[in-house]
Amino acid sequence: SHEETRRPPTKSKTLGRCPDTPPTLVGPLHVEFDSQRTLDDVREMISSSLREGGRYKPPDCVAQQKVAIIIAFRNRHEHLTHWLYYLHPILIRQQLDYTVYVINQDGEGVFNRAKLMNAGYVEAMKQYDHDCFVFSDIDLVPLDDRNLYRCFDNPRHLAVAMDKFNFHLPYKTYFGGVSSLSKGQYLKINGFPNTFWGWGGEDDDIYNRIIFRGMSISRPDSVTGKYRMIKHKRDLHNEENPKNAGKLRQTKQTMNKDGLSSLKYTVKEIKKDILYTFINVDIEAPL
Ligand code: UDH
Ligand code: NGS
Repeated sequence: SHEETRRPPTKSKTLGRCPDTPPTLVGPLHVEFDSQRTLDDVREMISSSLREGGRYKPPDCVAQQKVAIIIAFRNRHEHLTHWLYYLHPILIRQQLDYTVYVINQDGEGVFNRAKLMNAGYVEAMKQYDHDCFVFSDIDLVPLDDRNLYRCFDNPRHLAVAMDKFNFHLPYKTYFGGVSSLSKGQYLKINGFPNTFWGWGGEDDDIYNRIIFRGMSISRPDSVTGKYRMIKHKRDLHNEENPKNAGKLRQTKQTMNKDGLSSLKYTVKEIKKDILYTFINVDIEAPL
C-alpha cells in the first residue's frame, strides 16, 4: 500500500521481548543511608527516566511483566527518600515495566500493613493492567541488583538475608520484608488478611495461606538476597499486638472470608509525584 512504501525500511517499530537476564546488572551494591539526602536530590537524579506516578518502561524491549511495587506507609518520609534513591536505578537496570505505589494509612489509628497492601493491590489494578505485585517495606534496600523484583512460578520471598538477622533467615517460614506474588497467586490466596492490626504475624499468615493453597515459596540464594535495613525506633500506633500470634492457628478457617473478598476502605487522595504514586487511604482503623 501507499503507507507501506513510505515507511523507512531500516527502522522497525516492533520491539523484541526483554531477555530473561537483564544485561546491565552490576551485582553487589554499595548502600549507605546518608542523612543529607533529600527527595529533590532524588528527583533531580532520576526523574528524566520516569513518567509521572513513578512509572518506567524499558525503551528498547518489551518487559516480560507489568510490576506494581506496593509499599505500606505512614510517616516514614526519610526512609522513602532512601528507598527511591536506591530502588529506581535498580529497577531500571532490571528492565521492568513498573510503577511504585506508596499506600499511606490516613489518620492516627492502629497501623495495618497487610490491609494497606490489599488496598494497594486494588488501587494499582485500577491504574494499569499489572500482572505482578512486589510488596515491600519502606526500610529495606537490596544489596545486589540480581535480586529481581518480579514474579516467579511460586510466591517469592526476596528479603532472605537482612543485615539485622546477620544475613540469614530468622526462621525457615519467615515471609516478611519484601515478597512478590503474581496476580494469579495473589487471587488464589484471597489476598492478605485485613484483621492483623498493629505489629506482628501478618507475614506469617500470608505464608500459611500460600502453603494451604498448595504453593511453595521461591527464594533467591543468600548472597543475591542480601538487604540493608534503615535503623529506626518503634513507630507510634504500631505496637506489637498479642492477639495476632493466636490468629495464626486459624488461617485455614479464616482465609476465605478475611482478605480481598472482605476488603473495605476509602481512597481520600491520589497524588502522582514523578517518583511514585501516593494513595492516601482510610482503612477504618481502631484508635
Ligand atoms: N510502616 C510505616 N509506618 C509505620 C509503621 C510501619 O510506614 O508507622 C511500614 C513501613 O513500610 C515499614 C513496614 O510498615 O517498613 C513494617 O513495619 P516496621 O518497620 O515497624 O516493622 P519492623 O519489624 O520494626 O521493621 C518493628 C519495630 C522495631 C523496633 C526496633 C528498635 N530497635
Ligand atoms: C515474628 C513475627 C513476624 C515478624 C518476625 C520478625 O515473631 O511478624 O517475628 O520480626 N510473628 C509474630 O509476631 C506472630 S523482627 O525480628 O523483624 O522484629 O516478621
